[in-house]
Amino acid sequence: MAQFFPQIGSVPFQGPQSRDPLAFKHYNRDELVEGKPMREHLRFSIAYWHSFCGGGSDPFGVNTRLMPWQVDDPMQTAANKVAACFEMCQKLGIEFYCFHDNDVAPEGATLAESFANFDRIVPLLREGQQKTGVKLLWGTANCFSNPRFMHGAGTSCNADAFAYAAAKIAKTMEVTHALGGAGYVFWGGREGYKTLLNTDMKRELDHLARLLHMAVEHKHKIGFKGRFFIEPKPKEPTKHQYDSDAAACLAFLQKYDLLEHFDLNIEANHATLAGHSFQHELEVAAINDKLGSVDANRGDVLLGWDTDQFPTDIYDTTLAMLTILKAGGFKGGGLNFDAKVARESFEPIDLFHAHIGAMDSFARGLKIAAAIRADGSLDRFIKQRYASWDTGIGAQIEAGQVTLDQARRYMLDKGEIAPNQSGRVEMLENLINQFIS
Ligand code: XLS
Ligand code: CA
Ligand code: CA
Repeated sequence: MAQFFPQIGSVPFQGPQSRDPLAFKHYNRDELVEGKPMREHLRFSIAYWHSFCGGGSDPFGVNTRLMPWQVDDPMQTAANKVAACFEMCQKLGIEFYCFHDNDVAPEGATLAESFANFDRIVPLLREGQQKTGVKLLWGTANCFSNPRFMHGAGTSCNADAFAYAAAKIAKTMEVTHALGGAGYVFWGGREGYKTLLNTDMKRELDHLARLLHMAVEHKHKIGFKGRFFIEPKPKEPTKHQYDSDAAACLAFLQKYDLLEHFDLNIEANHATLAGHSFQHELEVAAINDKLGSVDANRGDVLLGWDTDQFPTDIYDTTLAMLTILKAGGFKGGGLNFDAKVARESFEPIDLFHAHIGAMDSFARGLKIAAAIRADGSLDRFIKQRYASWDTGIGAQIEAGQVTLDQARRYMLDKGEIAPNQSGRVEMLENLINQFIS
């Protein structure tokens, strides 16, 4: 098999003292944390589109990346990308990958040709999985890049665009099933609007729900047992996207009687675009028992768009892992590096530096979060903060035994509330920093 990263061997774990840029300092795959190997906690995944497809172009310039798998013949390129993906997964010790249909095989002149291209590459993916043990975390259909989806897919004003998207979703779900994928993602790339002047919002949302119901029916029909994940994002490419954040997705799913069929795929950069922290979105998913999977990346505080940078912020990964550990892990998903190397990091080796740093950042976050949990003071503080709910009027209100009238009588008798206690924000921030250092 052709080697696309010949100068790079298997990336070893060397520990925090190592100065080798091509070694892990913290990710030690079999090391037990809370009784479970790191690799099982973290379930790292490579994103096919950023690692093997995107060439580094931006609105001001063309591609910069050297991608030795790219040749003149698009089908040969597609085959090369398969080899590059499994080579990279193996060398990094990454056990999962994710793709859109169009990442894997080029679109043909017709839908039938596109499907035929896809079908020619799927056996190569299966072979790669069998040889390496790498598994498919999730698949998804790209229903946003082609101009036919300019008005959206499930929410398009054009019923044919809806039908085209439905066809792509059916096919990609079948391929995901055939490859043993753990999940299937729905990201509503253009499911939103540019202006309400031309938009029937209610009709669009009804159509989106219909598409998801059709997907659920198809899932049962083909016997796909993986999880369905909805990925929230508030904007970009459209000005407003319906799946704007975790809470909006959950409300939508509930309204349209879809809740039981879907979990959430939380992306860090989408959380910040929505004006939330990464941990906030994880927490909303977790408390609703919907923490399906994570797209691990980061935005840039100085930029207002989806920069999809590799995660390097230990504070962020620590807080994220606190919520993920509390939730008991992912519901079928993992940590997918939906992240791209900087435009100026154009050499193949940069993909390794990027993934090593990201994996180490999450491994550190995992270890720090586990240490914070083992210490227990944070949990004890929160429990104690709500102690007034454990007895007396608090316990009675929680049990639904108090009317507004009874609360009025209670407070009139008492006169004033019990003294408040400090929230100790800075003390708790100091506590987290103590574990990070
Ligand atoms: C784009 C999204 C996309 C989804 C999969 O912003 O992150 O890559 O993860 O379609
Ligand atoms: Ca994503
Ligand atoms: Ca993104």
